[in-house]
Amino acid sequence: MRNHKIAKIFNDIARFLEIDGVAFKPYAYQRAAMSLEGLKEDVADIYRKGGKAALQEIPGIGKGIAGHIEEYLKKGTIADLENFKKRLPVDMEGLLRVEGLGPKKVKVLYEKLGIKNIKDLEKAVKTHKIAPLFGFGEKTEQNIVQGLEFLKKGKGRSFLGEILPIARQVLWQLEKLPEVQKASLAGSLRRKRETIGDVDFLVASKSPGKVMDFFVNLPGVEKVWGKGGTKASVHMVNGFDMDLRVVPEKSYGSALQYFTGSQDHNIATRKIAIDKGLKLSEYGVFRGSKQIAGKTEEDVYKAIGLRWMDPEIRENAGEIEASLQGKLPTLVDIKDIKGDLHCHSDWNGGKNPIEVMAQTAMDMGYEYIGISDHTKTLKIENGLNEKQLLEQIEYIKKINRSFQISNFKFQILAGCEADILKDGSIDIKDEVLAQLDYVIASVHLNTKMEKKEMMARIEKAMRNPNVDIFGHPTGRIVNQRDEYQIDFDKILKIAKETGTILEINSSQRLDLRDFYIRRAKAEGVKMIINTDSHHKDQMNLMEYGVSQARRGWAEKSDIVNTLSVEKLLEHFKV
Ligand code: DGT
Ligand code: CA
Ligand code: CA
Ligand code: ZN
Repeated sequence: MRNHKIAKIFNDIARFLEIDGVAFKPYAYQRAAMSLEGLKEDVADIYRKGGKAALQEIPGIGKGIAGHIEEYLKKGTIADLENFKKRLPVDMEGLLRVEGLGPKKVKVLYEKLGIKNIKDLEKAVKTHKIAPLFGFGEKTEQNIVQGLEFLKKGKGRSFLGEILPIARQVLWQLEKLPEVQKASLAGSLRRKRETIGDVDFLVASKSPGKVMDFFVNLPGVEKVWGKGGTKASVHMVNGFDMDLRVVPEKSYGSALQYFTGSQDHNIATRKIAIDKGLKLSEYGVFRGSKQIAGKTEEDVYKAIGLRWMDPEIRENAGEIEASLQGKLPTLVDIKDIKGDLHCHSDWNGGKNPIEVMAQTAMDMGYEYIGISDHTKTLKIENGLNEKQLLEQIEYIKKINRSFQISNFKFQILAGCEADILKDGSIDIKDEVLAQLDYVIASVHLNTKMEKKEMMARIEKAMRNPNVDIFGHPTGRIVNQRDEYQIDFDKILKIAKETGTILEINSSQRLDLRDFYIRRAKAEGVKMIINTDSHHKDQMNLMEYGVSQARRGWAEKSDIVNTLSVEKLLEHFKV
């Protein structure tokens, strides 16, 4: 599968174009990369069958980019990228992992200090060479120092959202092999942990050798760590490892149970088996030497007296007890979601008009969408002021009327993502907030306050009767940023008292974290799963918010955007 290799090249080209200050073009490459990553078919096959014209049928791929794909398939390289790389021979991807560094800054660092990689960067911050550079300063240097620390802490664990699309493509490829009877993701990826150490695949096959050969020869493979009769491990160009296990069909269920983990869950399930005089292993459930289960996961759990449970909750955090007592939660499902209330339009820093965002929501089968543009304090996002918000309300009303006329059952809600100022007041006048269908309030600036001050700020905002949803409540970003100094118990208490809904943000923030979701559920605090989309394509990030909610044991009734629009509106304060 060449798709993710080419996608990576396009992302690189986009960064170089961004450095050169080319308008719009970087985005076209990013979009093409995203489209390739989500594609089921290998572009090489598409090209073989239909040539350049067929490539142009792929969403997001125009003539120019199709030409680049052709060039890559023929020559194995793209000249544009090679030229860029000559001008700037740095480990761009590695350096960009450091929060606070963008492509333009990387260029300056190379030109002024010869920094090519993370090691060079670490040396430069130690000797304080960065702050004096034009356009950098003490604050940027501090951010880089913190970004580097964060990278070390994360130690090679990758964000779920970067890994899952690539792993799914590999899975589809495996499933297509005639030798493969069954195939699944396993490990932390199947459990949808927010970061992934390595990717695990499990396959049932009668000819493991062929599957192994195919796996270690996948186009994205950079290095083969090991390859045996039924096990292989590889390193990908994208910077992570993948493991494959091949088992006979009669052990597929027990192997899936074992390799899905978590390790703690496995230890606990094994113990339950032992207490029943059984033995549970990756090969099956055994009484003495007789295999009594193993073909399916359901059978395996049943054989040891448990009900099958969703992979997201297999962390030995109460799921086994719940299974024994028949009290497993029915987790919220992506199909339960009826709308997305954190969507930015091109009225502020988003990329698409309100109509296009709404159309995307309809195509996804939603019943409503909420437009929640940034407000005036966020200048970099072109936040809206009171007058513009009032205009937007009227504009949305007009579109909704046209839906009604054509008897269309879809509604756009007029909201905003207002800024919580340092003192906890909202940057938009209350009389305007009151005219919106709903208000999300979020902290974006001055995030490094002491806990007491930060909590006073958050409390004041949550007590505002016009604030319905507290957006990305803890401020953390996976692999990039820690949460603000907060007291989550207090946030729950205020949420309960005021009826403020807590957001589960599906972007790389994945904020709330899973354990916070579980506590919110226990307190009966309602949550909403939103994508925070700045482009229509980001609306399909919903699945990550949903998996996060599932890891937090959330059920449909805990999540307000599983409700019809009428019922949803009842959950807002005024
Ligand atoms: P990761 O890769 O760090 O994100 O986390 P996992 O959970 O994918 O862990 P990994 O890849 O080391 O192993 C995959 C699964 O295999 C793991 O979830 C449970 C099972 N497993 C691996 N090693 C052990 C072990 O030593 N004991 C037990 N009981 N299970 C293990
Ligand atoms: Ca793993
Ligand atoms: Ca592994
Ligand atoms: Zn925000």
